[in-house]
Amino acid sequence: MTDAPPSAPTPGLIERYRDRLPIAGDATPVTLSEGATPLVRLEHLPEAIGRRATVYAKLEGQNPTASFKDRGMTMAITRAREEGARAVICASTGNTSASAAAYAARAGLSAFVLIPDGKIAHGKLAQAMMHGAAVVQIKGNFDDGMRLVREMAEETGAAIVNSINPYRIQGQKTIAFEVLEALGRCPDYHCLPVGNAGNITAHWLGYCESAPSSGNYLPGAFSSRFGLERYETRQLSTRRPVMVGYQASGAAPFVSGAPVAAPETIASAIRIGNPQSFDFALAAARESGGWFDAHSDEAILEAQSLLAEREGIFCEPASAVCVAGLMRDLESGRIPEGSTVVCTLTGHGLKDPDIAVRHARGAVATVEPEPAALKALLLEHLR
Ligand code: AN7
Repeated sequence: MTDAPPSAPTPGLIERYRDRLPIAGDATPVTLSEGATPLVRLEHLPEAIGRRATVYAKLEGQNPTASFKDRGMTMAITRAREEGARAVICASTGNTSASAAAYAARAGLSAFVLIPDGKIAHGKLAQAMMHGAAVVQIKGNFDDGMRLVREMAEETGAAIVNSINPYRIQGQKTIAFEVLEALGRCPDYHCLPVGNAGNITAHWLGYCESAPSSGNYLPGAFSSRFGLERYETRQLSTRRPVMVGYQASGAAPFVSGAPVAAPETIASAIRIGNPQSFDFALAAARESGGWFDAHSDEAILEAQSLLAEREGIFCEPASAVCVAGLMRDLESGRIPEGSTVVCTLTGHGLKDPDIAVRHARGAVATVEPEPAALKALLLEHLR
């Protein structure tokens, strides 16, 4: 036995996929046992619109800080510590800051997080504060924060842990491996929300690496841009899914084809107008035969409620946009009946309790502490 600190009893991503990640053989992962999230079959939603399809939700809200960001953060923080960084920095609509703060705390690093003034969900703010990050509100939006991060990283020597850090994308690609392992086959469609576009890039990278014989663009382009090794070693599939990215109507640069100067949506996680991984995400959609589409805040909230009420799954508004999208595209036939579809539900609903309490259809009643009044009220709610 060596003197190395013991690994987590439940292995994290790095340990499970070390052979497919750019990580030194002797590097000790900074991990909270992220990944290995549930893939749950949706039993009611396709039928609710009269369509037959096999739809699964990948519950990324069940990661340690309750969003998919932990997949990338275990890699980015492990790498930052290996490189001797004392601090990490990110701009964030909330989830990246929560994850960076938690993993930095575990690694003994300082975390600097820049958030848009008053525009992040309370659960995420609570996380960043609890984990001891330096939390700074910028009088501007995410895109303003992103600009400042690049400058401040240079000034302070802090490592950037936004998804322009290629190790973030590398960690996040493991979601594709897990989907292929769990299904034992490749889904026909993979639907997900798109904001800064790191995650769709990561999904596609993971799928391409798992079907290495098909002349893929992204692994080569990615590895040459960042000087990283190419990992097309495991033939988990002979096919790749069609990638479909959904945005909020008020923050939909992939639909308009150009940056949005003043993005606005109730789904604060994806209130992003100038995505950093624009080219890679376009390539993912084009190469897979996929598309981008946008949905209104009303449709997003409706999908969030439907999932919660009919499936028992509570995701945050940004995540729900892909279910709104899936439902419309199934209904129109753009996603054909009989398809197998995976939706990535990127973050947990508890991240944003204010939205939930404000928009949930169920109201909270108040009664006198007497059985008669209470009974009448309860019986009204029998399904
Ligand atoms: C729940 O935390 O950008 O397209 O700074 O939190 O990879 O950006 C969050 C993004 C989807 C979009 N769903 O993913 C941040 C941040 C949730 C998110 C996205 C985010 P990308």
